[in-house]
Amino acid sequence: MADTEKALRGADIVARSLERIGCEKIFTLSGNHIMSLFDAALETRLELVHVRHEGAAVHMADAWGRLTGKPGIAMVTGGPGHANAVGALITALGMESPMVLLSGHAATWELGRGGFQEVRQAEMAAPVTKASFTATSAATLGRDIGEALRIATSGRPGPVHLSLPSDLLEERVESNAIVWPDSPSKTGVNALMRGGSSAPELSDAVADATLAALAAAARPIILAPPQLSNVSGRALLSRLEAATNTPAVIIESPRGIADATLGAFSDLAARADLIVLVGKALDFTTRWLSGKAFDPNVRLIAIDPEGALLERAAKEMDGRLVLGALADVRRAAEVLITRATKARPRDAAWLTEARAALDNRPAAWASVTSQTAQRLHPAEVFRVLRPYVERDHDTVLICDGGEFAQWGQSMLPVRRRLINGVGGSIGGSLSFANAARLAEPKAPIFVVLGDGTIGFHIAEFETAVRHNLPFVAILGNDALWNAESQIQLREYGRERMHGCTLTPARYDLVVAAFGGHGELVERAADLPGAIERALASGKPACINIMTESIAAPVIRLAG
Ligand SMILES: Cc1ncc(C[n+]2csc(CCOP(=O)(O)OP(=O)(O)O)c2C)c(N)n1
Ligand SMILES: [Mg+2]
Repeated sequence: MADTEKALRGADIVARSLERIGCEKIFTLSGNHIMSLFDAALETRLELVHVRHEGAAVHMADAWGRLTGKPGIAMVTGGPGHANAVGALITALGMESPMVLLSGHAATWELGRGGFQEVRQAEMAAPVTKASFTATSAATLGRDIGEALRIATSGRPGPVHLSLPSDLLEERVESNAIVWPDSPSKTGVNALMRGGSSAPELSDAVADATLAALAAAARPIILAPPQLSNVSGRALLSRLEAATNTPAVIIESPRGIADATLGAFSDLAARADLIVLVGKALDFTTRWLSGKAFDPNVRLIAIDPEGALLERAAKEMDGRLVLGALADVRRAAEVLITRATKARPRDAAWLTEARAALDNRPAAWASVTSQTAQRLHPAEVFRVLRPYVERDHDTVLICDGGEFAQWGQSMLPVRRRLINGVGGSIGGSLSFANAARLAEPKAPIFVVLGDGTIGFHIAEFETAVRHNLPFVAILGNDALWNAESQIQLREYGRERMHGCTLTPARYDLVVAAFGGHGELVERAADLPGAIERALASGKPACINIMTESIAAPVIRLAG
């Protein structure tokens, strides 16, 4: 049996490869195809955090990637488990989050013969990942893991999918035949790739040309991508803003330039004569710099790790792209900062004006109250919550989609925030909170979400209780899918609103039944006490707040 002892199962190669690369946790849900991996994890320091829906595992890996900068790992079973996971990848892709989805897969000998849960998984995940591929041999599983993690973190970060056929995971490989992750790869994996791999340095000449264009412009704006929406990214962007005296803004919301987090930014953008994209895609969030929202003569400079996005910018701008450069985003920002210190700074007047617009919040928000008995206006909720959020410099604020959460996003200033992002999907926030608590054992964590949204992954409160992951969910319960209801009201009229109502359900009692802490709030005066008790409970908590159905805030400059 000496040979068998020396030989490792494919599953052991996968687990040890993840450990070698520095992964600590795997967000997972069990299934036939991956039980060998659960078994293999016992021989490593890898911790399995198991959840109640495969989408939640992906959302956790996504949040882990965004918060720690290290790729999050989700592991699910094949076929339906994989299919459940795929939808959540859209959020990770939109937020440029480094993560890897490992999916169990029908055995290679079953393929094409109607194998158990046989599905063309790599093809299924390809449109919503940077790269998507299936392992083809047990000996090279380690190299595949290494490649998946490398692709997820290089260029524009993003999710990568790797399917692992169950027979390869069971197969034993002699130790001298194993190709570990750090082994040089001659051929690379046969994966569909996008997003750019390691992008080049921004040259001094291009940096200087960009800075000269910024200096010559009257009202320039720098737009930055979601990948910079963490603490280090925001710090980098602040330095770039200060070095160039040019407003530098991350566009990470599906509301794009109209995101109320950005105050009256859309009024500012309308007056810009030069936009510099530092890794920000020219997409729907920027409205392609066309239409009523922009000056028809606005010019563009695009710096991006992806050639395809530079080509898109050239096509969209039709002659108004003055410069395009292929470069790594963070290093490009650093080069611009270094070169800017050698250039003559712009006058600060435009930046001062821009910052005032970004900080603009309507004065009425300070006093608006509910017009409905036993319901709170969203602004009342967030006026009360704000001091709790601001009490700790390290607070993590998590905002889901929907109208209520938009109020939270815009009224709660924080350094550390996770939002649903440009993918525009609702439902990820409870899983984000669980991952945030694992990454941050001490920081206060608040989640803001609506009553429709909480239904997607409410069982993640059970995950939170089981893994002892306390956080406070601020639930705006208006018994309505309000965001969609607002569209009906606007587009089709009050008499044609249908298919969007919910019941004012007692989600607080559901959470309590899972072993968490629940509070029901119907009056603003009761909210501080509920928040205090939720925090003091030390449990995953849900404050079910009955709210008015108010449209998301839109902020415009007066006049
Ligand atoms: C996965 C997914 N399904 C559906 C939608 C469409 N959608 C966006 S917001 C929203 C309503 C959210 O309702 P709720 O959570 O109650 O928040 P509210 O708008 O009522 O404050 C819906 C259905 C979406 N963005 N993502
Ligand atoms: Mg609602």
